[in-house]
Amino acid sequence: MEKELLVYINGKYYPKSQAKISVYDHGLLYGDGIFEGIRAYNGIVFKLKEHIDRLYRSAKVIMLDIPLTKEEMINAVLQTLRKNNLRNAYIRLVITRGIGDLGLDPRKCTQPTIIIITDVIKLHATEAKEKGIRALIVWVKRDPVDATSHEVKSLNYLNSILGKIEANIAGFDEAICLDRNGYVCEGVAENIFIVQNGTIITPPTSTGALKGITRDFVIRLARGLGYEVIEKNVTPSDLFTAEEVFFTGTAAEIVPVVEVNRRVINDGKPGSITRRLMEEFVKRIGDPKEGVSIY
Ligand code: PXG
Repeated sequence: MEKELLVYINGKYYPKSQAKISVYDHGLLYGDGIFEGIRAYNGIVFKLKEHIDRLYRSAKVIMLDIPLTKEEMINAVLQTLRKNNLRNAYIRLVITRGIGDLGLDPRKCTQPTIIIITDVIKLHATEAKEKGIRALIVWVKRDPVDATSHEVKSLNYLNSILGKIEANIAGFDEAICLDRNGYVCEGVAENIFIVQNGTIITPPTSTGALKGITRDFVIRLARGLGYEVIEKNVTPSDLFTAEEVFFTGTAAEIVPVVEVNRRVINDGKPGSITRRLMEEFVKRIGDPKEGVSIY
């Protein structure tokens, strides 16, 4: 039998089929917890420190004390990858409030549950990258920043799931979510960018969008290539009439969007700036400077 991947739970390693947590864990009962999705390329964990920083920021906002230092957490991630002999991987780091009782009071949870799953990545469809995808602006609004917004990468993803369901049933590849004011916010697990008059624009995080690590990286990449990049509110009309539209995210990397609510973007093909950024992105992700080495 093929050797099972090992999963880290609270400092111990369990084969995937035995990696289980309590039904009293508040991560399950209330979605009370946080996570990060991270990738390793060719032995380098891309932006690991940035992901760990965001994890600890999310923890601070929800008042969850992680019993490991950032350095210990980084080592636990690297150790899990090494145990599984992985060089190219998808890493899911989950921290829940821990085991409590049937009441949402977090004070009943005395020890957070720390889970590190490392697995082989299913590559995003190359066809989506080459031809671009069709997206639908959905009815479900992003929560504002004074609610459970995606500013905190929490285990509450029902908002995104509802968006995804709407896109699925309408036969579109992905969903685009608006904020309460009707401005474009982000995808369900991706940030969004448009190109307007040659300028690259992305919605500010005040719309409730996650401060994506890929988003930050792409902003720097684009500026390095001489493009102007600004954070500014984007309306649905801006989207429909943009020269280019693309998504960014850990899973998506950079994916061109060629149609929004059946409005064809420009000539319906991935734009030249998007393709340039995709090329540079691929060149940079395995660079040891952009991450932390596993071995
Ligand atoms: N917005 C939201 C709401 C997200 O959940 C992004 C933007 C992009 O952020 P990063 O930091 O990845 O560039 C995300 C990311 C998954 C998965 O398995 C989800 C994310 C990341 C990785 C995997 O669904 N969300």
